[in-house]
Amino acid sequence: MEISGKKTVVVGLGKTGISTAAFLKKRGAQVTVSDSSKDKNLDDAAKKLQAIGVNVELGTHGSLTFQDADLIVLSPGVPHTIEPVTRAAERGAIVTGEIELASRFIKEPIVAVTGTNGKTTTTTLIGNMLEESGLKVFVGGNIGKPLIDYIESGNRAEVVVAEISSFQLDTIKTFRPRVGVLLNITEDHLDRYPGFEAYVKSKARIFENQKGNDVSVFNASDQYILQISGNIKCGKLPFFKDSDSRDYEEYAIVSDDRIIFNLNKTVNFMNNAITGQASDTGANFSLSFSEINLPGKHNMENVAAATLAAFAAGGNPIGIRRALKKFRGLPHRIEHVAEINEVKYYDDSKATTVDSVIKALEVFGKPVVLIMGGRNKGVNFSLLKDAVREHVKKLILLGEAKEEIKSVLGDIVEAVYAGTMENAVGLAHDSATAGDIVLLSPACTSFDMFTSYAHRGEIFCKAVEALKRNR
Ligand code: UMA
Repeated sequence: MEISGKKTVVVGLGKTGISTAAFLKKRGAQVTVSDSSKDKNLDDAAKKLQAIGVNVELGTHGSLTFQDADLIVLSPGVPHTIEPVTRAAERGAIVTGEIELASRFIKEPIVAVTGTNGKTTTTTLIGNMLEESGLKVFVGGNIGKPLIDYIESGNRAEVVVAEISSFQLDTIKTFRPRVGVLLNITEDHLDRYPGFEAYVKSKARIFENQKGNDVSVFNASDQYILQISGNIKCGKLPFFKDSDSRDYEEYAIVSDDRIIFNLNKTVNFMNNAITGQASDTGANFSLSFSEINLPGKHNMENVAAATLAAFAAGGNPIGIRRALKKFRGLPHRIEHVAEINEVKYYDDSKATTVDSVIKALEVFGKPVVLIMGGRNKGVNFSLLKDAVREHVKKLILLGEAKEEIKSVLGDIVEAVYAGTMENAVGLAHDSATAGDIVLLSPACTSFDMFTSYAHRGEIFCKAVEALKRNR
């Protein structure tokens, strides 16, 4: 892609926009960053970019800015359907995203991970497994580090592992991961897509440009993924539940107490393709759940996917096992925070979808006082009815969606409102008795009350710790 001398507009001044603007400027483009917000928090980044000769427009996407742009690079949070962008595209401007742009400059093989839930855990695990197998790895993407940072980092990796969101897939064209991973598809981001079908199509794009000896790792027990898997044009490495055994040559089965891998052809099929060297095939490899320090069957699926992808990218059984032994999970994902009066408190602030809340509830065979709510991103709370009936003792509701959640679930279980997270934790404490679980698993985004899910989780943890100190 020719960049030097091109008139470029980067839309959005978040992490992606900052890195992309600097990248384009360094390659000799004329760069303007346009952000519809005027938030004071953008001022520092704006000043830094202006200092290197980037124009910055805040508070609007002015039509003049886009008028004669050759190349427009969208941040993931910016829908590709906004008016100045569609108008520029009609006029012939190239509209792309940072993942597509970065991938044009990355020579190393990319392992790309998408799915509604479990992306960050799986991406992190793959990175760790490859590192423990002796490979040099860069881990980035939706995980919080723009992929384009890799190009500028100066550190050459042997494998690039990228978490990729559906928003990022929406702007790809040639992006071709050597290993593509699709974990699961459940309702999410329906405030951004016209419907669930459009969201499924977006996720399926992870495999769109794969061919030949590229590898697709996918969940063949997921009905939506199974439907699209027929269109995959490269090698298939599915994982599935025991009961769903299907006719694949190589696969992983997630049974009731272990993950069994059948990878007889791996050495020819994949390792040579990625690293140029044969490694142990892992043909008879299996992992007992007791070796995996993560809660819930959903995490066993994440481990199955990560292991398949790691084998495909040149990992070996010793490295894979070593990484699993060390991995204790990521913050804000069913994370144990404290025990107070025999009640265990868990932070699952990352759970912004209905499906992830169901998965969290299934982990505990005990009554749960569930703290939920925030900003609804288009999810259907009625999908929680069965799980709430089965596992939840009381609902403590927070944020913009609290009335909506109460109207859907309030008939099943007692539901009360809390004004703040501290208030929610106090109410949960008053409702829980010895042996119960208090779980923050919101099924909503945090942006109505917090800056991020991590911020929400931290405030929850602080409130729990304060409670513990004061008892
Ligand atoms: N903006 C506009 N015009 C618009 C909409 C937004 O100018 O029409 C501006 C906002 O005012 C804001 C900027 O765009 O200043 C933010 O852009 P962004 O939301 O793309 O934020 P980044 O900081 O670049 O973060 C993005 C991803 N964010 C989203 O997808 C929403 C980060 O994923 C990712 O880590 C980062 O790029 C690096 O790749 C976060 C996320 O929530 C963690 N992802 C979603 C998820 O995981 O569910 C998809």
